[in-house]
Amino acid sequence: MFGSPIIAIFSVGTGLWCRMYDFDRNGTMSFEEFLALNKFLQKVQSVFSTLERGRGFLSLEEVYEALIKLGFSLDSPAFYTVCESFDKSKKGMIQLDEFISLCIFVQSARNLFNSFDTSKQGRVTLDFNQFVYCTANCRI
Ligand SMILES: [Ca+2]
Repeated sequence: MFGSPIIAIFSVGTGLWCRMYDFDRNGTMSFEEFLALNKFLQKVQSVFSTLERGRGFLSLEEVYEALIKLGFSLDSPAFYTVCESFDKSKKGMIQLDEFISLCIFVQSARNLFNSFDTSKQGRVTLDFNQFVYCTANCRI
């Protein structure tokens, strides 16, 4: 089940993951970019495996803990909205493919946010076009 994160991700979000690790924005994935993506996926998979305890899914509390381990601290509205949008069954059980998509989304949002937060204040001001650009870039 956990042998092949790359295969899993091809079916869930080709556009976003490719954009996220296409560091030079040339539309293709170099070997170095591929290695960086693979490293991220291995980390995500490893955190999932640590917390799922043989059930094949994480509860929302465990997803929150997993995100902390991955360096993401979201407030309640952000966290529950993200979970709701990636929990296909809407039962509060996040499976590996959903968790990978969720993590890729949060990492992409982080990268995009950082690209606008040039003074590193933790805040950005966006006009409508920039907002549309951001939301379109974060779609899976
Ligand atoms: Ca590239």
